[in-house]
Amino acid sequence: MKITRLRTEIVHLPVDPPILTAILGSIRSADCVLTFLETDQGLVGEGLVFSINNRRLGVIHEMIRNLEDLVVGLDPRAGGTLNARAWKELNFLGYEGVSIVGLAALDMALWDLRGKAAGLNVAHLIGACRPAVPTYASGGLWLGSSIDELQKEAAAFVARGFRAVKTRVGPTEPERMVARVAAVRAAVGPDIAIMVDANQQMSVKQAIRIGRMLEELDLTWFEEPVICHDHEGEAALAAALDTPIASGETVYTHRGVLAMLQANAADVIMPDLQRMGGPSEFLKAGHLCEAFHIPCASHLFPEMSLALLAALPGGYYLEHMPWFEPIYRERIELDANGHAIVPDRPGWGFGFDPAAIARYRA
Ligand code: SMN
Ligand code: MG
Repeated sequence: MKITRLRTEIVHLPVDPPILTAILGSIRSADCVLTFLETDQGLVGEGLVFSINNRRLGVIHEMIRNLEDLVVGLDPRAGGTLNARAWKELNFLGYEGVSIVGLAALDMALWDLRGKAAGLNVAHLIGACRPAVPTYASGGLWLGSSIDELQKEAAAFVARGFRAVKTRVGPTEPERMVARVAAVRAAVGPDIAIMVDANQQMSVKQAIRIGRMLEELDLTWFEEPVICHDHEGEAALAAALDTPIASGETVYTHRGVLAMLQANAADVIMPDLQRMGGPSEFLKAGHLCEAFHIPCASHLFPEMSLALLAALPGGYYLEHMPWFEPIYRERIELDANGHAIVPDRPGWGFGFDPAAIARYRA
C-alpha cells in the first residue's frame, strides 16, 4: 500500500456561546485543518489540528501542505520513517511551534491509516491496557459562569454520567476563586473528582497561597498555576502542596515532557497531541512518564487521545472537550463508571462526517 495524496480541508467550528479564559480571553471558534492521507487501496487516514479564533491557521495549513513530500509514496506499514525523516527536515525550523503542529497533522492521519489497514482500533494495534479510560468533563464551568451557573453545569455533567469535572480560576481575589471551586464541590458532592485549571496566570507565591486554600476541597489536580516554561517554579509549587500539580499541555514533543520530568515540575503530565507532534511522540512522552512514575493524562483531542491513553500503562484522565464533536460522525460514550469507552472501530474509531465538513467549510 502507498500513500498517493495529502488532502486538506479547513473548517470553522463555532464555540457557542463564546467562553472566557484567563490565558486566551474570549474563545469564539475552534478552527481546524483536517488532513486526509489517501492511498492506492482506497483507505484514507484522518488527522486534525486547530487554532483558536482562527489565529494563524493559514500558517499551520501551509506548514502541513509543505510537508506533503514526507508522506506521499510512503507505505503506511513503514510509518515510522515519517518521524525519522521529519527530525532531519525540521532541524532548520526547529522542534517547537508550527513545524511540530504540521508533523502532528500527518502523524495523526498515518496512525489512523495503520489502524484501518490492520482492521484494528489504534488502541488495539498498539496493545490496549484497558477497555475504557477515566475522563473528565472539560467543556464547561468557565470563568464567565456565575456561582449558580457553575453549580447547575457541574450537576448536569454528573447527570450525563461524568465522574470528574474541570473548572477554571482566573485573576481575581483568592477568596472569590476558592468560593467558586467550593461551590462546584458542594454541587457534586465528595465522590466526583474535580480539577482546577489556572491557565498560567499566577506567580509561584500566589499559587502556593491559593493552592493551600484549595487543599481542603480534595482536588484531583491543580493545573498550570504558573507560566508554562517556569519548570523550577512548578517544581517548588508541587513540593509545597499536597494537591497534585498537573501541567504539560504547552510543551512540545517528548523532549519538552522529558525536561518537565527531570525538573520534577508536575505530579501529572498532560501532553497535547498537537504540540507533541502526533501520536508517535505522544506515546514516547507517555512512556517517559511511566519511567518517572508520573501519570500521563491528555489535553484536548479526545477522539484520538482516547486510544493512546488506553494503550499507555500509565494512562490517566482523558480531557473530554466537545469542541471537535460537530465534525465527527461518532461520539465518545461513557460506561457506568463514567469512563470513556474505547471503540471497536478501526483506526481512531472516530471519522469526519462529509456533511459536517460541507457545513463548516471555510
Ligand atoms: C484550555 C485549553 C485550550 C483553550 C483554553 C483552555 C485549558 C484546558 O488549558 O486544559 O482545557
Ligand atoms: Mg489547561
